[in-house]
Amino acid sequence: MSIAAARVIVCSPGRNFVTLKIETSDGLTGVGDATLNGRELAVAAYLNEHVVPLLIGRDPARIEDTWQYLYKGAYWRRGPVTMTAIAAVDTALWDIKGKVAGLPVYQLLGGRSRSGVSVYGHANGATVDDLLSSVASFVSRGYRAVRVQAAIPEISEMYGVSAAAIYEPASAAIPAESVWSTEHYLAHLPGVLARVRAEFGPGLRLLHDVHHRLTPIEAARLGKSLEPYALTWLEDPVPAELPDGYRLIRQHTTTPLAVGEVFNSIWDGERLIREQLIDYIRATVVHAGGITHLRRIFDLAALHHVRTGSHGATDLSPICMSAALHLDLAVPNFGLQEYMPHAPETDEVFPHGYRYADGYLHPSEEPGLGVDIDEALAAKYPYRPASLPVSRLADGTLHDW
Ligand code: GCO
Ligand code: MG
Repeated sequence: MSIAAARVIVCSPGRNFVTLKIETSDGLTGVGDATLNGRELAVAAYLNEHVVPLLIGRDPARIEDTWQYLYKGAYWRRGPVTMTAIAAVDTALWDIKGKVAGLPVYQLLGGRSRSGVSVYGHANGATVDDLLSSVASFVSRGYRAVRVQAAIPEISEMYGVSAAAIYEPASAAIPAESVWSTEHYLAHLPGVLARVRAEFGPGLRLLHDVHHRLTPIEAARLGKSLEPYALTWLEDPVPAELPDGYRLIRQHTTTPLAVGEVFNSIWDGERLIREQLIDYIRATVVHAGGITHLRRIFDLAALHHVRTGSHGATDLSPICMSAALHLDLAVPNFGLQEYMPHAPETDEVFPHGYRYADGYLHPSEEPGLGVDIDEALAAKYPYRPASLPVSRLADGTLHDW
């Protein structure tokens, strides 16, 4: 059996997605997510121009060799565009291998290590009372872990806070701009977490995403001030290019740290993991080289008491979510999976067999990943440019969004 064709499908059912579909000479197909939010066409071009021609005629069973061929063979290693393209090929080949074996992919990864994949949902609110109702609605639907994002009265646009049912930060073609204030954020947030913890008691796992906006010493202060509210994790307190920043945070607080949604290879998080500077690794299938490479990251993490906490925002397609769930079910050091349900149009374009029940996601039991793309329907939702926002300080200085 050989790879007979590979197609890159760009569509926008509710938001933009890039998908790779591989077909074999035996008529089997496999799908991989290749979506890089705000930079979609760069990955589509990388795949179309530089990867698809190399796939034709290859043996689809040789997943590891194909991964090495695309990684080492490009000479230019790593980077989000390259690694997202490799991830799409890798994911599609695992899907095909599962179909050939007649087994769901988690069985090929060693089988089930747990009965379901614990997920967290996103609660937010324009006021603390709204936030408490939002958390309550997740609890009533069975969630045992909830991310809490609060509006800050002095900040007009706040990351993670939106009245829309489905939060989508990538909206305008030219990035929207908002003004950020670390001072107001640090002053307001501990009181919010205090109210949420008081209302819901110690049993509910609470998380918060700083979205890369603090310096290490500011993050250390925040981590300390949140200790009484026992967060499961504080996410991306500081951009992670400099691991030493995390050492400084660690010296001051026992609040657990989660990092890595923008990582694209094991080398981005190697020191953070090896020196136990973080508690959860947030890398995910689509942006970190596919199932093959993410498994390698998770295995390294397992050696260093770091658990998994894969990114699962709406810009990761149901194909990525399906692949993530197979890996989550199998690895020994699974922690928590982010789950933001997609728009109904997205779910229609990507028919999938995973299901939510009582705080857990369960992957499909079908052979392969249990997900596909309806290409005819996808064609009805053409790509439209959409960028992530940017953030500035009051004096106009560009800040991390
Ligand atoms: C999260 C993330 C997202 C990102 C988005 C960028 O924790 O879910 O921070 O909200 O902002 O995925 O594309
Ligand atoms: Mg995040």
